[in-house]
Amino acid sequence: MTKERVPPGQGVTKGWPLLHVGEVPTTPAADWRIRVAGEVASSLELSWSEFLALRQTRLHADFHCVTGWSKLDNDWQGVRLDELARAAGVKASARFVRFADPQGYDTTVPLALALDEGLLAHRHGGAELASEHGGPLRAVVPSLYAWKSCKWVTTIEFLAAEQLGFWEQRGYHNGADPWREERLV
Ligand SMILES: Nc1nc2c(c(=O)[nH]1)N[C@H]1C(S)=C(S)[C@@H](COP(=O)(O)O)O[C@H]1N2
Ligand SMILES: [Mo]
Repeated sequence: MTKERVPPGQGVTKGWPLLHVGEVPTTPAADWRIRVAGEVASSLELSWSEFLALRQTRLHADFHCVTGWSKLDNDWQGVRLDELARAAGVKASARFVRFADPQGYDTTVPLALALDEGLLAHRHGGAELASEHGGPLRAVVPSLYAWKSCKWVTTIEFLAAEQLGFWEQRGYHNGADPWREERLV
């Protein structure tokens, strides 16, 4: 049997709803800093131009919010997490990666999955990613519910042990697999 296109309990949206806690940051991209830390040989602090100099790729993927909407066929552009992991020299001890914004929102993702598909995206649909959708830079982990796709990423931390993020501490299921409806615990 072929897999359905849309996970159970989800409905397709034509627009792009906004969902976040906190304020949309006003920091211009040119002043954005990306810190890569934790279980790495050498921590990095990248300026925006250093980040843009890394290899850029595209990711075509659907996006599923746990509140019930799915936005299909997103065309993201940015830097793969595995590129940053290589640049920082991720250690064998790393098992998870934590993405955080400057306001205290964070979420963790199993490292193998994040290395396989995770993107730090700064473009969507051929245009600069709008600040309300996470611009200048957001994580995208399309096979998990969208709360795992942290907007306004400034910190990428490789972890040996799992940590619960903002929503996971408030009852969301840490697995976040939309095909298994891992919504709440
Ligand atoms: N920094 C940050 N990232 C976040 C959130 C947030 O509150 N803060 N909300 C998450 C949730 S619950 C969803 S559904 C998606 C929504 O992304 P969108 O607003 O671009 O649709 O962002 C995720 N990333
Ligand atoms: Mo969400």
